[in-house]
Amino acid sequence: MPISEKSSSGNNNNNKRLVVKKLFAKQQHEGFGAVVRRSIGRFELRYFDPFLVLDEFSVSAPSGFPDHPHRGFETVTYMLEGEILHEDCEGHKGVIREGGLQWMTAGKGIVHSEMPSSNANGITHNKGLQLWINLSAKHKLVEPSYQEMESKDIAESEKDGVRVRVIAGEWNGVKSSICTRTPTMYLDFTLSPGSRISQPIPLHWNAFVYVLQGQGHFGDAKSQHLAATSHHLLILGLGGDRLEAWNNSDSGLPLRFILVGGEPIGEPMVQFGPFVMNTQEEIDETIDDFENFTNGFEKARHWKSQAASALGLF
Ligand code: FJE
Ligand code: FE
Repeated sequence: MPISEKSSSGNNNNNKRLVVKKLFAKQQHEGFGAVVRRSIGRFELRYFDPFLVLDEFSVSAPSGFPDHPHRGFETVTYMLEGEILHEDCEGHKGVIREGGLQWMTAGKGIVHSEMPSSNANGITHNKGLQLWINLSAKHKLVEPSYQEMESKDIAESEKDGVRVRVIAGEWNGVKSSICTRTPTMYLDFTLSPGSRISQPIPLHWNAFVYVLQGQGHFGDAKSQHLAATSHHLLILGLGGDRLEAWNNSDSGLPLRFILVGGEPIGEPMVQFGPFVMNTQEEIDETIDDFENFTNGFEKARHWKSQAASALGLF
């Protein structure tokens, strides 16, 4: 990485976000035989307000994420390849297909199962990204809800060798229809060789890049930039209102990455696995509610997913 010049750091007219941390997401086991590359949410990076977890997952039947609860945040599942079947204790059920999205607000409580779908056209590795976004105290106990979009409904735009899928927020006048309780932007970029972006990010938002494919450079083209390849998370520093990124690799391959930003909530956060609240007391109440099927977990009492039943789990 070139050393930054004095003139380009500090509080002058340098308005570019620089990479302040680069982290390689190695594989770990989660759920039932599933493999995830966790970047946000692991020990070294427990919370990047408002983001709790970023997992790049890969599941092959019969592995997956059978019946488990959530409370106090949102999960955003974006499929890259294959399919995931989801079922919850309220009777909501469906398949997230390649390129499709599920934005789930767990709110006061949900128990669900997320498993590879059995008819994914012969694709055995079902891959995607799951992002956990925290909710502020005033939204933690809202009624659970879903926003779902098939691949064809996700706004897409292309300009000067840059293709963007707008998961949340806006790009070049193209807006996503997803409504975010915690203000969030989520863009999926593909840059053809030689192309570049200069993408606005709200000044005080926390933001990161996660590279999916190819090689790119991120930061300030003139002074301080960083090369990164797939499975790398790049934390962007504050003090700028845009990200510069370009595909200048010699490989001739496209560069694909997501850029995600969110307004920090700025509240205390206490996490116990799939429960995320503001205080330990609220976590204790949540465990009570889950064990006693109260305050949002009522329907979980007599529920078991079809996927778990078929596998003879629980
Ligand atoms: C969870 C362990 C888990 N990443 N990516 C503990 F694995 C999970 C969980 C997931 C998950 C599910 C999908 Cl579809 C994709 C994931 C973790 O379900 F919720 C807890 N508590
Ligand atoms: Fe889940």
